[in-house]
Amino acid sequence: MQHFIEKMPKAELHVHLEGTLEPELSFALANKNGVVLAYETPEALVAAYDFYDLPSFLAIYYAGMNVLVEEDDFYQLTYAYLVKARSQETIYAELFFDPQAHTSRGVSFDTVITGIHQAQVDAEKKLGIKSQLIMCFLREMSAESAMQHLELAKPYRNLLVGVGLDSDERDNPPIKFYDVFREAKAMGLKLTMHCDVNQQDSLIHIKQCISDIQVDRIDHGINSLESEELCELIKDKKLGLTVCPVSNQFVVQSLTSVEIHKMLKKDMLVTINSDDPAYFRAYLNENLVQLQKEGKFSQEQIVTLVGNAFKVAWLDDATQNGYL
Ligand code: ES4
Ligand code: ZN
Repeated sequence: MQHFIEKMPKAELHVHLEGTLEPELSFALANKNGVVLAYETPEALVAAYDFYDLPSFLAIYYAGMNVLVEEDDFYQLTYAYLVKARSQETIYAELFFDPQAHTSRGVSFDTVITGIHQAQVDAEKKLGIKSQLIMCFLREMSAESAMQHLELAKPYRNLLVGVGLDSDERDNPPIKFYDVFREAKAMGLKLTMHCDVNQQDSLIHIKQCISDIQVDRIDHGINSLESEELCELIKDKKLGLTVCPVSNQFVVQSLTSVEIHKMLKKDMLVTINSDDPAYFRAYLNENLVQLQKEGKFSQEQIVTLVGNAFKVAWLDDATQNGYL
């Protein structure tokens, strides 16, 4: 089964580029940029990865970004992820990035997006992995800041496929960003939002995503299973759910295999993803292998999970049909 999973052509729809920063690259960039890290070696850095919920993870994730300063740093980060993904037979990826986590440190929007984009172009040409970019807003920051970043993105509109919402969910509901997401939709961008597992007001947030924001996908969305109404809405609207088992293991101490079985049984378009693979020490294959082991999923079910990702990917029909 592991071999079968590793050899399958796959798509990844939920991966934060900043969450693909491997400790070795972190040290190389820190040296180059004169940034002091709190640990002596990459091994010591990994040993200090101590997360048990979303806020404890996010603190380490944001601290890690300080080494990303120059355009080439964002290029290296992105290219290294695409090399790794392609080595796992991931042939298509949609990549999140968090511009506010960089502009707030004095790194320009242009630096971030140009570095990322150039790596996407080179990786497609040299490695044969296609990718598209999703700009995320940090939900604990203001709606005004999100709108300013959407404005900053306008000259780069064609480098983006969609916008998302991530980071700390507590007291930051989807409707806080209603105007921002209306404007993004008017720009022709696809919409998605995180509804992380077991967060405060999970069901209210999922309902707002669907009915108020009118998202095209939901990131995570595990708690929708608690509401028949939400499950029906998700099915009716054919919304993909981008679930991240190993990430869930850290946040709620469960790979959520029971929930993924339930979603498959309901014919919901659930997909498997890695979220922050460098921090959670698991790329897409490791997520699928660990999930399959725990939940004893059949080959057919694995094919459905992987196939769902191609089905709900934000691709034009011709490209999508080529994959399916
Ligand atoms: C994230 Cl696991 C998770 N949840 C919310 N926002 C995030 N950004 C990066 N990883
Ligand atoms: Zn995420």
